[in-house]
Amino acid sequence: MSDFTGRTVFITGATAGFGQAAARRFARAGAKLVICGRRTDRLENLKGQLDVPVHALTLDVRDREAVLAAAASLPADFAEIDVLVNNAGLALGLEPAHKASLDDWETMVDTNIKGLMYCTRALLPGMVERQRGHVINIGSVAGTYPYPGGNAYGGTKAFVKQFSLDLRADLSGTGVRVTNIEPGLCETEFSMVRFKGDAEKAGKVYQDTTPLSAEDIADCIFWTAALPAHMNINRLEVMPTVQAFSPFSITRKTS
Ligand code: NDP
Ligand code: 8X3
Repeated sequence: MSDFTGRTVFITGATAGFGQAAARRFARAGAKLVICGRRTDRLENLKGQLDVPVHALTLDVRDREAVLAAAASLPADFAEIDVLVNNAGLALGLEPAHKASLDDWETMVDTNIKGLMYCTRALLPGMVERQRGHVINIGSVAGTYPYPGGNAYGGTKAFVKQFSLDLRADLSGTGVRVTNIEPGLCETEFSMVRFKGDAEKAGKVYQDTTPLSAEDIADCIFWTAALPAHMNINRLEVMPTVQAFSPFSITRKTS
């Protein structure tokens, strides 16, 4: 099913990275789009570039009342959401847990966990009523594999993984699909955000590698959505070929 004409896709975090690339990918397939983010200028700019009906929604997913109100007052043409891409999210900092900022931890929890819950809870009833729909969450390899400095970010993505599986359990028999896409290293604005605008630190993350691109992940998102309605991809873990696993760290008496 690669023609999305007449179907509506709601994408959070569409002002950059995966969300923006996903908006372009679904637009190429003819979908109507609801694009969300905090940066209105970017939303309007993207809307101007897309050749499909677009509802641009300035929205901070951390604002529970705003999310619920926005979902309840979508223009009639955009009110029946077929696909929700819960993509808005961020990592902040790479400090070890005993030095990390509690404010950063709270921002990640509020965005990656609570924001994703608000959007899901706001749009699910319509999907269940229509007996069709697809919630596509953007998790991370960080939700499965720990790494130094991943701490709260990894915790938020582990929540997304388990929440996705539990949604599957609740939605059994409704026709509504749930997928967790779990990307590894991918060059977007992610590291600029994580390192709070330090371009040198952000650049080093991708230096001398071939990371995934936002378009690679947009293709994964689109692929899971375009599969026939009887197929549900539960989890899709994707790394660039240059990324793999390290051995366990062992502290030795001599070190
Ligand atoms: P980007 O920083 O490029 O994009 C993040 C998007 O999230 C932006 O559109 C931003 O919009 C939006 N966003 C952030 N906070 C909020 C908020 N409070 N309300 C609404 N929108 C918000 O990063 P990516 O595209 O890489 O990240 C997208 C998702 O993918 C995130 O959940 C991230 O954790 C995950 N991920 C990223 C990986 C990577 O290596 N890049 C790997 C694995 C997962 P705005 O600032 O305008 O609000
Ligand atoms: C982003 C991937 O490995 O930088 O979710 O945490 S990683």
